[in-house]
Amino acid sequence: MVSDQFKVLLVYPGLFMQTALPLSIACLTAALKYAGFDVRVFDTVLYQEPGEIDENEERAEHHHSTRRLDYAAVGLEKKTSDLLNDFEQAVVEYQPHLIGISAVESTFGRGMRLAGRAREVSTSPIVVGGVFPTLAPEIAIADPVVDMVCVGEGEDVLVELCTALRAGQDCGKIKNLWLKRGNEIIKNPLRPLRSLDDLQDPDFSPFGRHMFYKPMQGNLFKTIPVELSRGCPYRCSYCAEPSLKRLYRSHNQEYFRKKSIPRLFAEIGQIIEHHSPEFFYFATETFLAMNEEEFDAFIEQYRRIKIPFWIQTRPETVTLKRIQALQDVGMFWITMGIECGNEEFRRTHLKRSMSNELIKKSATILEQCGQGASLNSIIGFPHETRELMFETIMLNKELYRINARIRANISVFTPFRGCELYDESVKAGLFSPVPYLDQTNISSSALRLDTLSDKEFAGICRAVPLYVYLPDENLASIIAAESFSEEGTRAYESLNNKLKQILA
Ligand code: B12
Ligand code: SF4
Repeated sequence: MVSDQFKVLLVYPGLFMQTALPLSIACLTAALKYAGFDVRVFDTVLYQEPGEIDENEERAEHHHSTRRLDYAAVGLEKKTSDLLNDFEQAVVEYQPHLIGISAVESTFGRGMRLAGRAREVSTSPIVVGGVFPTLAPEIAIADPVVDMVCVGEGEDVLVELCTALRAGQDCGKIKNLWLKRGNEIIKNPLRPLRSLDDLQDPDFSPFGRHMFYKPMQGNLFKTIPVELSRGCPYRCSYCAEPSLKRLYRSHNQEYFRKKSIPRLFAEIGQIIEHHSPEFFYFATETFLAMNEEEFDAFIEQYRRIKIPFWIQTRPETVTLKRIQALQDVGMFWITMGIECGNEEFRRTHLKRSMSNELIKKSATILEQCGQGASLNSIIGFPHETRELMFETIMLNKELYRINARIRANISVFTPFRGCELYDESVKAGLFSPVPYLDQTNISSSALRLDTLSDKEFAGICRAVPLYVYLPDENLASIIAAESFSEEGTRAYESLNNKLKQILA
């Protein structure tokens, strides 16, 4: 019976079929429950809103960066009821004392639509947090349905907020919190960051079973994310992470923190005991940034666990010895960012220094180990020409030739707030600011590119996988497939079918 407890409804407005447990909500749940509060989670990933694509299907059918998923095999089913009505019912039934919404830029709009509906049936305060509210708090607080914004990390903020609300005390001085007072907005300063070792283990218990099935190369394993670090030491211009780092540096704090190996394995032990996972998703930007001592300790201890896992790392950190050691203890898949095929553009525009030779060397090492990998690249950067885009395509093609287990994951640049290239896009007149973008970055550009028409760019996008994977003898047909004429579309469909068979 929870009716006399202080109740918090946490909302994850995730995109359709993006079934993956969000660490944000799991960390907040853990902190709240430890402090004695009751928590429920509402997520939106089984609802397909009008016009919303299934990214997983798009990636399997057209991008060929992954395989088609069999949702039915694990009992995952799209909901056909109305999202807003269902949310209203959840609010009415639970009667939360506080509603907390966690959002990135592309999910903020949906979060606000849900908040609007909650407002019709509940007078409880609504607080929003996550990367987007952190990087654009003035936009988040401007929404009429939002009462408070959490800037930065929220574990202690939510606990303090709930404690104050439960006791009927003033919330006006809670650090990290922005809140409305009449026409005024109170903007409290940031609190000190906590060591990751001191936080509670993330709590996944309030999530529906569907959220445990994160897509992984055509598989839907029961997956638990394990946070190894928070933040990132690099400063790529297309990414929001450096802004989080800058935000904290302006308060003399270091956002990038690692979890210690003993703490990590204590957490893994708890997860195995409570959830019996089939797969681990190690959430850290550069897994192999571990020093020798940490790496050896990880391998030593993971040897007795052996549950398959995914990592992300940078190509320059890949060595034969380390990949073999990871495979030996269960590594299933690896993701690396290569981003662009032109070294100079990569270094000067993207602020990511690494040579193509090094990238090829990493692909060769993976080939020697029989290891599959997804390589992330982006096209459609401000000022990027067709020739530059083709350097990216051709680098991916070369890497696929080196290692046929490689899958190219080529996305379209999206100017999310907080990225250095957002400012650059606005300054160059390629993007007219909107409060937030509702779109994700796999199918079309939000920029008015200065080098190509929208149609030309869309043509390149749809032909990318054909260029990467099909043999050169198809070149004339692939060029034709860039066109959206009847003939071009016929060429595209025929080549796309051919590609499906090759990669099956
Ligand atoms: C792991 C990850 C993913 C995973 C898992 C996502 C998931 N289910 O959570 C996957 C691969 C699925 C993913 C997908 C996407 N991601 Co992502 N992802 C990340 C990454 C690397 C780490 C996020 C994380 O777990 N951090 C650890 C947790 C504990 O920190 P946190 O989320 O910041 O939460 C803390 C605070 O923000 C705050 N907080 C958060 N929510 C709330 C709510 C309340 C009420 C309060 C009080 C506080 C609060 O408290 C939390 C605990 O301290 C970030 C980079 C980053 N630094 O955030 C990118 C990042 C968040 N992703 C990003 C993007 C763009 C996406 C996609 C849209 C990509 C796409 N497909 O187009 C999708 C969206 C998926 C969706 N939500 O439906 C961008 C967001 C950019 C922006 N300005 O909004 C980021 C910042 C990376 C980047 N490119 O810059 N992502
Ligand atoms: S793209 Fe990856 S490596 Fe670069 S700053 Fe962002 S998180 Fe760090």
